[in-house]
Amino acid sequence: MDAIIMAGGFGSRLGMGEKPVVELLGKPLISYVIDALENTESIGKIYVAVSPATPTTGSIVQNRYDGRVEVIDTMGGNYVADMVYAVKAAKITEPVMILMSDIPLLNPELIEQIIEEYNNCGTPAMSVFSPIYVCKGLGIRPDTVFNWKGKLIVPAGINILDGKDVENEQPYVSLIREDLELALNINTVAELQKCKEMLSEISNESTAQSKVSSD
Ligand SMILES: Nc1nc2c(ncn2[C@@H]2O[C@H](COP(=O)(O)OP(=O)(O)OP(=O)(O)O)[C@@H](O)[C@H]2O)c(=O)[nH]1
Ligand SMILES: [Mg+2]
Repeated sequence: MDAIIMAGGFGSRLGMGEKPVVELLGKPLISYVIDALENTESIGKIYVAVSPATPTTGSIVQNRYDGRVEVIDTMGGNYVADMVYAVKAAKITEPVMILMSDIPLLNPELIEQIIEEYNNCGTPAMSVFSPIYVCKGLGIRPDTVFNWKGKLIVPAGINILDGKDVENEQPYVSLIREDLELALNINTVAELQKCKEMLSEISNESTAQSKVSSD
């Protein structure tokens, strides 16, 4: 399955310039998503949809991934129109994963599990959500919330849809996942800070573990 990362927004809530290339522990945000996708067996080609609002994102991705990731120039200003344009420009006529650039804790295991859920769902499209209590547990107050069968859920920024029918609204299923990694979208400075803390904790834990195993 190919993947398209949407990366042409204004980043206005974060207010640090082009959000996809804002650095998190020395690495651009979008690189966390690209690296996770590159390490996922079931993912084929990776595309990044930039816009006139994100020129640096395009050049950084091109330099860093040396032709392995294709940059698509969209018009900007309309997320859905840009997504349709990108799927067509990439000539994808099969199911395609559309992701946000701001989910840095995403990892290959989660991506594989999401693809497996899609393959078993029997519906053309699937959207991934986090229950609101997972976001609240992280101290995040999401500004987009849906009501699903009486539960409040928040879009995780990962969708799969059928590329050959991208211009039409497709029936979709909601995949609700409790993983913290999917609940942490970076929209604000507070979320960026929270993510820094979580990544530092993970790296401290693994340092402690390797110390224990070498002792
Ligand atoms: N190509 C393209 N990408 C978009 C567009 N709008 C948002 N995106 C990307 O989609 C992802 C999720 O969007 P948001 O989290 O709202 O990011 P944003 O629009 O840059 O930030 P805000 O201005 O704070 O809403 C980000 O990776 C954006 O770069 C668009 O109109 N065109
Ligand atoms: Mg936006």
